Amino acid sequence: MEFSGHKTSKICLMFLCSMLCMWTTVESWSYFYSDTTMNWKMARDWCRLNFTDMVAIQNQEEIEYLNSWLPKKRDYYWIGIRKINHVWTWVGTNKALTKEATNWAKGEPNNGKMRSSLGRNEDCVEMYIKRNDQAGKWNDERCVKKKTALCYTAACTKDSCLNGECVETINSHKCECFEGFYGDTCEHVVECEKDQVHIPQHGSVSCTHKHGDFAYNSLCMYSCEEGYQLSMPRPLRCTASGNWSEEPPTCELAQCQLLSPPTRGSMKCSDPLGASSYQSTCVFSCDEGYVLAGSTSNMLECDASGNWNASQPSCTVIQCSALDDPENGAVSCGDDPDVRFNYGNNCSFSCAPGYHLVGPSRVTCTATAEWSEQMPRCEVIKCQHPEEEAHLITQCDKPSADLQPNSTCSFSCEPGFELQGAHITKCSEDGQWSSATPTCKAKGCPAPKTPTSGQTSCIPSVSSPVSPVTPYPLDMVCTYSCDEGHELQGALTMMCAHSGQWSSTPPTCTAVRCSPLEAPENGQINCTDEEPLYNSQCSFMCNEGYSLDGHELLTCGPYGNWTEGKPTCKAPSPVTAIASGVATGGTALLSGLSAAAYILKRLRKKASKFELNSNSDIQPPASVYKSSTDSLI
Ligand SMILES: *[C@@H]1O[C@H](CO)[C@@H](O)[C@H](O)[C@H]1NC(C)=O
Ligand SMILES: *[C@@H]1O[C@H](CO)[C@@H](O)[C@H](O)[C@H]1NC(C)=O
Ligand SMILES: *[C@@H]1O[C@H](CO)[C@@H](O)[C@H](O)[C@H]1NC(C)=O
Ligand SMILES: *[C@@H]1O[C@H](CO)[C@@H](O)[C@H](O)[C@H]1NC(C)=O
Ligand SMILES: *[C@@H]1O[C@H](CO)[C@@H](O)[C@H](O)[C@H]1NC(C)=O
Ligand SMILES: *[C@@H]1O[C@H](CO)[C@@H](O)[C@H](O)[C@H]1NC(C)=O
Ligand SMILES: CC(=O)N[C@H]1CO[C@H](CO)[C@@H](O)[C@@H]1O
Repeated sequence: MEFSGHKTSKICLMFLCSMLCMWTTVESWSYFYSDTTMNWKMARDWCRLNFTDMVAIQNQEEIEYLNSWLPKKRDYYWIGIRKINHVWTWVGTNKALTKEATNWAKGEPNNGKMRSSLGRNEDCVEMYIKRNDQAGKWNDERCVKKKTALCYTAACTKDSCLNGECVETINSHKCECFEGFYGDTCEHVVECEKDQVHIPQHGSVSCTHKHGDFAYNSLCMYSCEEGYQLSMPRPLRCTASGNWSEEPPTCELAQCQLLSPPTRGSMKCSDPLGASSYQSTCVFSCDEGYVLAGSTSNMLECDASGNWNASQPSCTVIQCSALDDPENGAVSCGDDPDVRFNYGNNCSFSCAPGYHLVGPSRVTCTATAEWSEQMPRCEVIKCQHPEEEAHLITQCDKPSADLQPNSTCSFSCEPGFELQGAHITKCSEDGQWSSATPTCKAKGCPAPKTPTSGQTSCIPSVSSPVSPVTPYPLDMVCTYSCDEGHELQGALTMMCAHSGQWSSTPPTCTAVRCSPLEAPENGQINCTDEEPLYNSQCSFMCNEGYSLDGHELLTCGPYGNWTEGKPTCKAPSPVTAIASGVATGGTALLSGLSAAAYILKRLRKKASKFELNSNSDIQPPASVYKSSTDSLI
């Protein structure tokens, strides 16, 4: 059985209401009241079981209607307002009564005039009907009191409105359409322009329809080909106003952030679709001495979502391995500690005093992260042992392997040699000797003077070999001899002594001297030289009337004697036999006799025209004399 709706069915309702006396209906909205009285709770249960609910709708129009239609009763009518937790509440809605909606009678609600502090629990509401005074007004009343139930039946059913809410009105009900719907029963749906849904270039659109093609709440989802992006991400929704929620989007080429070449490097990009866009690739490289850093690859690609597939690399400087000070030395790589071992930087080496660098004095960090040269070492400065020289004796204050600065070496020569150069040398701070190595020169004597009219003959000594430098070495003995007719004055031999001097001064050769001759009696003498020296000749002449006895010409021989005996001048007479006999007897004897006669004569008569040197008075003519005595014996 339905009470839904029509102004008819009085009979039918009469039959149904066993407990009620009256029903009324205004169009679809119907009111009922009970025959009997009951407490508020029972009244509500009765209303809800048999009708929709207890009357709770409040407006003046409704009140007027009820006051006119309902019979005047001794008991008043319960209505659907109750105090819950001290708040007056609409029972159907559980909403608190608003001040505007209240319709209390004068002085109400008074909770039974508040005779005790607890009151009388007047928690339910009754309505005065057909009273002279205060008709339609409310009064608070104890809920256990029995009064007539006042109910209503709603006109709205589940199907009253297709896409909306059914709202009860006094005489009717109406549909309040949901957004996007219209019509009496909200049977129509708002539609949007289908043509406004454009299919974008490089994209597609797909629509879903909840309430009909391109109608309210239809959604059109846009998508783009790979590498393209929607200009607007939201879908198009058909709104209640019949307009699409958005302008249709376009598909735009995915753009990646613009890249810039790294400092100390370069970048090369290729853009098949557009600058810095989907499928663009950029290759990075660094200048010499720099390497890429901060990225996993040197090639970046712009992906379909507009992101580079790796972060942009940077160029960092190449670093060589750190250098340590060499032993006994130091390395200096500049003042800035951050760039000490960087590409292009130079490190220089130095050594402690007494050490010198072996290897390069400077190295540079190259682009291959290696130092340009092998590391040097500091080695103790040493002097090489002085060179060996013939006849040179070198004596150093340290073994040759330990010759360091300030070491000294002294030099001397083997006997017979003399030093040409420094006697001592010192190792200097740079490992060089202060003086060059000297040489030893064989000692010797100057070439001996050859006397006039004489010869020298030198024989090398066995003990000292002949040096090519000096042809007159030590111990050389030179023997002198004189030419024929000369005699030696001084040492016959001399030797080259260690002092480099000859043992004596060279001798002289003096011509031999014959005995001075005098003119014979009655004759004259004529000599070639003033003095009777070797090869002097004297000729004799006799005065007139006298004849020469003997040789006319006498020559001073190599032995200091005249070639012949002195002639005499004699008066013309016969020749004496004795004199000629002697002359033939033997010249040697005669010579010896003449020498003796000479000596005797010398002793007897000192002063003479051809006086000899007083020192050599007795000395006979040297070699000549000697050899002559030998032959005499
Ligand atoms: C929605 O459509 C109405 C006409 O149907 C138009 O007057 C209004 O300007 C539109 N609103 C928007 C936001 O486009
Ligand atoms: C980025 O893309 C390039 C080009 O395809 C490729 O060579 C590179 O390895 C990629 N990098 C990463 C980190 O995937
Ligand atoms: C290192 O030495 C080279 C060659 O002399 C020079 O050109 C360069 O400037 C030096 N580097 C630095 C950092 O001084
Ligand atoms: C050598 O002697 C000088 C002066 O006496 C001194 O200053 C220097 O330190 C010495 N050098 C060495 C290596 O001993
Ligand atoms: C001595 O001899 C030379 C040459 O034989 C002659 O010229 C000279 O006149 C001579 N003198 C005398 C005093 O006879
Ligand atoms: C001169 O003296 C030498 C040696 O004493 C003798 O051999 C020679 O015969 C002498 N000559 C003459 C001419 O007397
Ligand atoms: C007409 C009708 O439905 N009457 C019912 C109203 O509610 C009571 C219970 O409170 C029932 O017993 C009636 O049959």
